[in-house]
Amino acid sequence: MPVMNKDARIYVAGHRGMVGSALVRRLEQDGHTNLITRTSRELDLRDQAAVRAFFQEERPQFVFLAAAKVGGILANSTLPAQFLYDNLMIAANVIHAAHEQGVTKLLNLGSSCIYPRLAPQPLTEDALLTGPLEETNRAYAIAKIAAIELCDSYRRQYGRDFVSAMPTNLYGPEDNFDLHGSHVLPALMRKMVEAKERGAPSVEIWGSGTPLREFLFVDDLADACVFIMREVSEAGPINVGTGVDLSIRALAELIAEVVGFRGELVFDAGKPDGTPRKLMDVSRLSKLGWSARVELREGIERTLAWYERQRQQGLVRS
Ligand code: GFB
Repeated sequence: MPVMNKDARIYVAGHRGMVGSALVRRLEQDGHTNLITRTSRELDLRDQAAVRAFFQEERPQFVFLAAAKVGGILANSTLPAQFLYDNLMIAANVIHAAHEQGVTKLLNLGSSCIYPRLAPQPLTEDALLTGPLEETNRAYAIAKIAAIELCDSYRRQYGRDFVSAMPTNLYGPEDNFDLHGSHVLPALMRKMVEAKERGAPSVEIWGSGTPLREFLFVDDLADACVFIMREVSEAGPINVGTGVDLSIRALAELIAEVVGFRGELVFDAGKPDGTPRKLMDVSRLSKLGWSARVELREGIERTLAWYERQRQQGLVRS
């Protein structure tokens, strides 16, 4: 297994995002001194020539591919071309450049939505490509499946040490709290904080409240990524999750409790539910020696504390 020394040149692609910033925090805590980052303005990862020139100049030894166009159910279903094109281009350019440049190891990040909509639960890694995908995020899922296939193909054809981690739904500091683009957890947190402040009697929850989702705190994901980078070298997706899920209604009730919102929860059946359930089978990674640590309530409390600080500093976009 290649050793990621403290002075190894490590490129974190997507370091401004929730996952990338958690990775940077984690790697800095571990004493890594040679982190390479670029904002999307400095380097457009959809531009093949720019990505190739960047890899030639910086010669990273380890790459965490956490850059992606991401969003919640609404953004995924209304912007499919962008989710497909951006994510295909980012993956193809970064993975190919990593190959050309002889990168020691690359970790590709995907998502649990790569699995078929009605795959048996909990989702095992071998459910990949066994059935039709969920409609609301098919474009994104196909880009993420292509990225896994790229990693596995470069492993098979060229012996590259490229691995793929598939996290469940994530949340935490640096999440997107914009209500049109965000995922459910930050959306409900924001709605409830604002409703409490205004003294509003209710908040609106999309869909029926019955879909089941699993939530992983982003610092746990960063920990898993570092573990996989150090310890795992295998083809195929590796699930990263908690192995525990809950309904959107139960999630809303828990957030309300943590926020201190006592109003009514109103469900809007006109909004999509998405996939009914996507609970990860995490036994592959737990057998390898990693499991999640942060409980959902604690993670929500830590996310709320971060969000409140952002609000106080006037950093929340409306
Ligand atoms: O988090 P979310 O947008 O993504 O929605 P998915 C999860 C569930 O929460 C859905 C419901 O059933 C939503 O209808 N929900 C309730 C809400 N209220 C809200 C709200 O105010 N905002 C949002 N966003 N949802 C995404 C995929 O699926 O998850 C991506 O589209 C990716 O591809 C990501 O995999 C992790 O879990 O449905």
